[in-house]
Amino acid sequence: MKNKFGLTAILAFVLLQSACTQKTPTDLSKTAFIPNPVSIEATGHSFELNASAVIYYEEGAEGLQLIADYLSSEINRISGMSLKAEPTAETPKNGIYFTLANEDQELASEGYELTIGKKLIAIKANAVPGCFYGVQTLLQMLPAKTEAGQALELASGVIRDFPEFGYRGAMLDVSRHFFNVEEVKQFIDFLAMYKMNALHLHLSDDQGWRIEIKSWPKLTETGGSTEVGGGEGGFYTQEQYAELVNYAAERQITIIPEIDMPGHTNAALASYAELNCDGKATELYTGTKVGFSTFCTDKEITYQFVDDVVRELAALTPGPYFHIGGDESHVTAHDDYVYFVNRVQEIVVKHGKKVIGWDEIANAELVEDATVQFWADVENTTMGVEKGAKVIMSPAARAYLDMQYDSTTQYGLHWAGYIEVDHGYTWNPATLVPGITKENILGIEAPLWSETVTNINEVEFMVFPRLPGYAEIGWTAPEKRDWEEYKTRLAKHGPRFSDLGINFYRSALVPWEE
Ligand code: TNX
Repeated sequence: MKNKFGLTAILAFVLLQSACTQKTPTDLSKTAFIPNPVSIEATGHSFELNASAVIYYEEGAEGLQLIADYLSSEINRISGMSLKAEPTAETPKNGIYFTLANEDQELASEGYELTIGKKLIAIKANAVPGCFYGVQTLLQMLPAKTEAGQALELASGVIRDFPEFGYRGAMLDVSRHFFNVEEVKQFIDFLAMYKMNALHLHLSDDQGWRIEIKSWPKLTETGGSTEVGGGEGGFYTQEQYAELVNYAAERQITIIPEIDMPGHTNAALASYAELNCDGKATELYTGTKVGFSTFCTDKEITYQFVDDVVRELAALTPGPYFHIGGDESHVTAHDDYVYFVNRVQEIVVKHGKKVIGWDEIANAELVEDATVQFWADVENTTMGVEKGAKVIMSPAARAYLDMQYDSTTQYGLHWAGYIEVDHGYTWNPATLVPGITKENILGIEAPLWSETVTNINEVEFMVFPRLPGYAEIGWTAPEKRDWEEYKTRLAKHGPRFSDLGINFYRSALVPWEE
């Protein structure tokens, strides 16, 4: 009797104990990481994260303070705990510790090693991005949101991890519908959560010009004043654009600005009469047709204009790339198109940036270091590779975030087909197009065109849950990717989406956890 009571008391005590800390499995290999890491070794213990933990970073290692502060603010957002972040000259005995050590070739510039011991969590990388990705992995071990002040348990072990591709991105079309600074920051946070490192902003199109160009002010005054459906549109001042660049950079994300030309230019043509061959400004356009507009390729003012735009925007953009669009120029004669794209590439190079363009630009002579973005045309893309270009893989039928999931999806288009969550996941960039292999490919990008989405809530519905899959395709080697297994990991991210207030598509193909 006495014994039995003793056992009950112990049991009750254990239960009470575990009610005070948030229990996560002590088997690290059971955690549902997306993207799937290179290797996970579980050691069967746990680390308790409570308010007394300190986040240390190696003294003198440039950039680590930012990472430590970011982790501290994320832990604060999740649990209300305020952890101190401070530099240290020696490896601490407990807490969390960031260090840079350039001795592990395999980790390259974006990899990391995360070691969770009973007392110390150590994140080691060759460079700052690796530490940031180690943080994202660590955050996926914690709930997305928890009661204030609650201690958190983390399973112990070692994760070694590095990406398959160096370019892992998404595109947001801010032209067809405008998204404000706060909305773009939310989008950036989504990319950061899944270790993506590039945000391509489609800043101009027929329906709207969204970036202030001081030497051509009517672009935004007139060209920025509306959007699809006739709403009020909007634009980023140069200061706001710089703010977005910084916000992204703090999350190891490079912004790639796109000015789409010579087609998709009605907003500019409506703002400045002189850019039109007949010298007359066009009407603003709020519909969704494509391919009807073109710059006048044989007027010198066109190239003065492009030079000014590229100069101002390149100066605001620390990243190496400038995207010149080049798609669907259906009303530009072929020779005019080639002449224009050749000249514009030289302008981009002159202002210190590398050229990216949609796959059509392969019809021009390509400058050194040009990249073609494959979206539809295999022939163009293959021609680009033959001309020495690298490729970003954005196959519309697999990677377009504006394609509907199925015929019942309330937003989106389906000209390239429906993309259910499995269809978006089950492809390999290195084998999709015969003749285009891993060596040719910079990485992958999932574009979200915004003819049919008008606010961040609708953006979320198209982006989630497909974005984590694209992130995994970019990060994880194909041998470690399998839909049947992936869907069980994705299912565990459902509650995370909910806790973060993300409006996501509850695909019936995923066994969502509550
Ligand atoms: C094609 S993809 C376009 C865009 C549209 C998109 C809609 C590409 C380079 N051009 O102008 O917004 O389809 O899915």
